[in-house]
Amino acid sequence: MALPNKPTGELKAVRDPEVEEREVDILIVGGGMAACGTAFEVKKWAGDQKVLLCDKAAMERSGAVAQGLSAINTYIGDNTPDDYVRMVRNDLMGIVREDLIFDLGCHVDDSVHLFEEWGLPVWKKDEAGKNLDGKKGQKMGTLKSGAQPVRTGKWQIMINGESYKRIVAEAAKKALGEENIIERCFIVELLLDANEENRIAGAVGFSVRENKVYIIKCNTMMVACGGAVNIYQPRSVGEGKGRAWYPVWNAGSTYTMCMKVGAELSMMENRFTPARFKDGYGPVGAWFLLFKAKALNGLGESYVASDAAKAELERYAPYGTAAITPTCLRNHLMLFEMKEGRGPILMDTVSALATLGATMDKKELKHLESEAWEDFLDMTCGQANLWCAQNCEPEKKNSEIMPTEPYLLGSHSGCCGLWTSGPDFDWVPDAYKIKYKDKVYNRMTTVNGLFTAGDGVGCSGHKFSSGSHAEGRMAAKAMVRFVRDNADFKPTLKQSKDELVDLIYKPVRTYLDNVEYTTAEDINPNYIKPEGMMYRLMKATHEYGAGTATFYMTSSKCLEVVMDLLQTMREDCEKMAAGDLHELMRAWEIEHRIWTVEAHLRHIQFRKETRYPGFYYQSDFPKQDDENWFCFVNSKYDPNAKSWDVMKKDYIKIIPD
Ligand code: SFD
Ligand code: AMP
Repeated sequence: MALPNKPTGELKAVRDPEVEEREVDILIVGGGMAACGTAFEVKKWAGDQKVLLCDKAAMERSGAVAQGLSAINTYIGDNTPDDYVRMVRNDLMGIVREDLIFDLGCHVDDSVHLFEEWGLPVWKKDEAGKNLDGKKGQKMGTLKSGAQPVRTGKWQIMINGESYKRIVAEAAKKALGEENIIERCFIVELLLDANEENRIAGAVGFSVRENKVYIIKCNTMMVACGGAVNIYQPRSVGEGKGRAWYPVWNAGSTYTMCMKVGAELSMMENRFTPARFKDGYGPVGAWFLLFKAKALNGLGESYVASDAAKAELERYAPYGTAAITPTCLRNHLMLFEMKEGRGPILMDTVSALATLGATMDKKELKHLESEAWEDFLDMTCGQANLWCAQNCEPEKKNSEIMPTEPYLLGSHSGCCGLWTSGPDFDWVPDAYKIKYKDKVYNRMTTVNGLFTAGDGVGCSGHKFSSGSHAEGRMAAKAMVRFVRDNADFKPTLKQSKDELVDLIYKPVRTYLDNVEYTTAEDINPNYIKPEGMMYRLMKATHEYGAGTATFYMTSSKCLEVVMDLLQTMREDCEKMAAGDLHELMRAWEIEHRIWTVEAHLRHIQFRKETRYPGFYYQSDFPKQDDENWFCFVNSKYDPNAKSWDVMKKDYIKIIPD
């Protein structure tokens, strides 16, 4: 149930919070695209199974789609799922789970059709091939009835998506019922069953609006808390620090919470370092694909077509020489220019709009200009603000683009996440199926009863918003079946109620015990505040973990240094202090970030090659090494031994070239 917005100021934390205990069949953690997919689908199949969803924020504006989007980047339409697999495989340098991608490709369009049915305006082509947006587009009928979308690229379609998340959340809430939703509830840890090894049994979290701890037992669980943001020093500083491209409030909770109960991670070495409009983080896809803009170096040259660029790409064949250059290599070329002293890189908005406008009348031209603004107003309004602040009219002045700080995610152009089961089809290799009591459950992790979707599922990027929603729906069905097959399971927690409250409210008690020792509450020899810890983390990853400070380069020695620093940070987290509920959330977020980025760097350390040039580089292993490293890298944290194991896992090709 939604709680009203708080009055000004943060709510002080108290030593002894209220405790609410619940028991359900299905627990959904997160309220983003994937979780909304699960919430929408689950009720149809769940019968009298009890379902509960917890989101740390308010679902209408939570997660990556909070500000809206201006495109849906995965819509198969007239393409085939096989081709979709080929595109993702090429973009992610060959090593992907083709079963998961194919499966997603078969279902994603259904979610897009639902979005349109729920009121999302999708741009359409008219009979003459002209673009119609908003209400005009709706006159052409729906995608499901055969209307043609406005394709930017082969896979992407344009939408008027400022209210995209509201629309998707409304459908999820209606399907699930407000009484089965707790908003402003931050889940901190997952809980294993006391009687059965490797079996999920519940989760513990707290309200960020009331002094209350939630202890929730369940039979099965979806964890879809998005990717990890603010694990590296962002390029934006000072008052702009709150800006990032991906949602600042996703702190790696998915990866950390699942890994801490022993779920296997996969391809955590992969990251997404997106090229974005500098400082405002405006996405570039619509400019490259819809407006056909070119990127220029500081000399005004279209550097991607240069001989030097071609030679660079050939070093990474077959991906470098593919018809579509993979995202990391597009970055690599940009970085190459910058390092050779030919920066800055500019998006040539002026020529692009002039070319498109050449055959347009005045009214059409005005519309084109408003589309250019709307692309950002729909999803990254800070970029539009920046254009205003800098007197930038894109038809008159080009804008700088630049690779940002790294993000960890599994749904956009990256593929880190959890190792999950593929679907139970005969063409899916056994090594890709995860069974519990001899039955396969699609998108289940290696912890029995624990599922994930969207940014949580590793090895299968390019799902985007639509694919994340569809994947949440696919997992929902498997979860309902899991509960039905295991109806006699009685979740039993290892920890007592008091132990769990002690865990969650430890930072509050540390604060209350020590705050009076000094006059300035942020400076205290007995504790550290989450903000200080955030700066420590960012400095360490920035400088040693292939952040922007070193043009994304790391080395074996740097990795040793950063791992050592992370180890100390984890120890010091024991002394974290939180005086109010917002700070308590910050404390747990930073804990989640530290674990997640540690997993990332452990994987980089293990994979002795540079698989994704442009996303990161290893100076000791600067090349791709297909002979030794054309495989997945998985890792597993053992919650009993408190130790990590990192291993290779075979890649299996399913779809031919
Ligand atoms: O322009 C806890 N994305 C784009 N997708 C598209 O289809 N088209 C685009 O145009 C895309 N672009 C884009 C995109 C994202 C962003 C931020 C921008 C531009 C500026 C990507 C998609 O948005 C993304 O793939 C999906 O949203 C991923 O879905 P999911 O469900 O995996 O993550 P989420 O939606 O962020 O939701 C996370 C939820 O978890 C909650 N949460 N709840 C409880 N306890 C905790 N500990 C929690 N931690 C997090 C969050 O509140 C949220 O509800 S473009 O760049 O290409
Ligand atoms: P972005 O705005 O960068 O997030 O990209 C949106 C979509 O366009 C994603 O599907 C990208 O893979 C794709 N894309 C972006 N830039 C290019 C490009 N230069 N060439 C091909 N595809 C691109």
